[in-house]
Amino acid sequence: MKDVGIVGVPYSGKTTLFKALTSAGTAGGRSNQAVVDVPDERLKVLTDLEGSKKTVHAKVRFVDVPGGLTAQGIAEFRQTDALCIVVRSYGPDADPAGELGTVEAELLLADLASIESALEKGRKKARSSAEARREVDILERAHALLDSERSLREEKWDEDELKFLRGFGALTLKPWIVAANVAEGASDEVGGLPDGSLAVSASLEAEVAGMDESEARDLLAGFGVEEPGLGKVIRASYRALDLITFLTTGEDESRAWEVGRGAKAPEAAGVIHSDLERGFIRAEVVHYDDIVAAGSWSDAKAQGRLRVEGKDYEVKEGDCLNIRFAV
Ligand SMILES: Nc1nc2c(ncn2[C@@H]2O[C@H](COP(=O)(O)OP(=O)(O)OP(=O)(O)O)[C@@H](O)[C@H]2O)c(=O)[nH]1
Ligand SMILES: [Mg+2]
Repeated sequence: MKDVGIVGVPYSGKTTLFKALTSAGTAGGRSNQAVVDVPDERLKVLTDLEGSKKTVHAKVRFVDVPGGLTAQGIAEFRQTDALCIVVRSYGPDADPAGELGTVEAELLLADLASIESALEKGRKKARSSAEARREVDILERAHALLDSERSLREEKWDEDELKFLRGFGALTLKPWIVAANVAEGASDEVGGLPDGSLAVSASLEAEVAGMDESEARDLLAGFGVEEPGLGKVIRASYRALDLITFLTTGEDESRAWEVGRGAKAPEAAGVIHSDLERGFIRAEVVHYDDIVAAGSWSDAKAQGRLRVEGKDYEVKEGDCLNIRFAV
């Protein structure tokens, strides 16, 4: 499960969006966190076709911190996997591009401050430790980047360097998406924001959050909104995190799982259970579309649409997997 931090300048609509995405009342306190199902219409189809007793969605956790990028907020956001930057795009004085710039500058400064203090400590240790010297090298490169107002994401790091910087909770290393909080009924086009930014009306979405699904869709459609914000935000987050969804289905349950794009079958098996990765023998694979076309997993198999794949197979979006393993 991935954690997505909702960041933005004060009053940009973070908490409103958080409530809309999670249908959760805000408990107040230091931060709001809620785990929600990743919407996936394929699961209902599989559940019906296979007669599954349970339907289990992939999950994502959203984190909202009152006041945004306060010291508390920065500490919380360091733990997340991705950031959703909310910029206010409604009202006569809206300046979404300016707000985005402000947030980016704050994220840069937060990283700069933490890297400077780590450098100070690291340089002392570096006199006696080779490990610390390597870390200081990484920190110095990171510092130079941030100092020229570039985020850490813009540099090519090798796996070890990435691991170190991630462990550090570097904010500008995290993938991020931009959500423009637009007025009800506004178009999806918001000027001045990067490609791939999405538009949501946080207040409208929060209004429909408690309604049942078809009622909510009708009301949103009345404002020209075709898809609820949750789906949009999660899809954009998956894209930013480079995740794909694979599925498992059967009598017990139909279920969605997430894995990094490019993952091989054993790694995907390991998402389900570490035993399945350790004892991986082969994967039986039927693509979701083939199950739907055939009418069920076993019909797809009967029609020769089931493939047997080995440990080098790269799992594709929408693959349904049955892992054969022995431990
Ligand atoms: N008209 C309108 N008002 C909104 C919208 N989104 C938020 N607001 C209002 O703007 C104010 C601030 O919204 P919040 O969601 O609390 O903003 P926030 O980003 O969480 O603010 P902080 O936690 O204080 O940083 C509230 O009064 C909301 O009702 C919107 O889409 N349309
Ligand atoms: Mg708030």
